[in-house]
Amino acid sequence: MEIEFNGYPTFERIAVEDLTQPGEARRAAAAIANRLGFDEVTRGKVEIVVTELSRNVAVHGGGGYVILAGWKYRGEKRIDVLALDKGSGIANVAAAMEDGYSSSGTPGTGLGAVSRIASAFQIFTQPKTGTALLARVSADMTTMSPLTVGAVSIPIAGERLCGDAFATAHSSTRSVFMVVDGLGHGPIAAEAAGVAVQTFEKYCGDAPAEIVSRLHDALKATRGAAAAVAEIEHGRDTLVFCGVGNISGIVQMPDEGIARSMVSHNGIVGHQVPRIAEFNYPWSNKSGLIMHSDGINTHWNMKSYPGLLNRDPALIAAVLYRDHSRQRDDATVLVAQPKAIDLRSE
Ligand SMILES: [Mn+2]
Repeated sequence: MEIEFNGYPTFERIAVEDLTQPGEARRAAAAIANRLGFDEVTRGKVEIVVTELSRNVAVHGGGGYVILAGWKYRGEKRIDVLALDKGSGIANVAAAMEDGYSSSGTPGTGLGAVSRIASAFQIFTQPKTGTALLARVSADMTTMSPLTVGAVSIPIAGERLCGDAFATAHSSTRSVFMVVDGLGHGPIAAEAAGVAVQTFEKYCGDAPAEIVSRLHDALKATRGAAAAVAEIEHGRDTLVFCGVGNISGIVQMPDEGIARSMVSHNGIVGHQVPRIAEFNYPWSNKSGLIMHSDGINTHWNMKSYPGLLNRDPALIAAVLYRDHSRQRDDATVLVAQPKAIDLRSE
């Protein structure tokens, strides 16, 4: 079976408290666009989107931050621009989308313009909780996989390297997901996570338990990690999960209150793994897969976010990160949903 590994996504988080910082966010976005090999026109689009969304965070959100996620899969490249604040929320989204509601005062910009430039544009806003915006800029519009996948993976404050990582792989028949959390944080944790991603790349065609056992072998020379692998066979009603250590895996149902936590065994991949076992969980094309490291607390409930499950997985990951990251650790959230079903029409 031909299975294709999904690159090494790049993440940047840029704090935006006032109007001096959108420039920094724009430069970071241009750097990611260059690294991905975007042409000049597409890079220009990314820069406009990032500038406008970070201004929006500063002016209307009362400060917050922008997360940039650069993805590469086969020929497809995309940058997800996520703007997050914990402000008072946008009371009238339709009015905010109208041209003229620009935070920069420059004609031709504003959220309306951003929505026209972006290949995907979504807002999730709640009074007093804040606003999360996603604008995706793609170099082309092909499909990345049979599932839509979004993620946020951000190091603890003060570290450049993230000790968490994730990877995905897809074939025509199956998708495989891994989240890994190298023990501790900083470069040594990042090294363990990096070895895990390389190992996943090599063995992602195998079953989850086999992948985890390969990880265990490969991570012996590292500090060790928590890791979990989930496998979805397209069109089948079972998800297979295998985890060791503190990675949360959840099957989320379209009913916001119903989420099923999957079982991981205790242990440290690379050092001490008493048991590697696969567990099967019911899966449907209306379910969502959420995996996260322990940099995200487990107290979240989709009931607090009516309508969020109908949004893009990148926006779901970003909102969980904004509201539930522990701050004292690297934090990673990976969300995958079947593409075929549009939950909005349910
Ligand atoms: Mn951790």
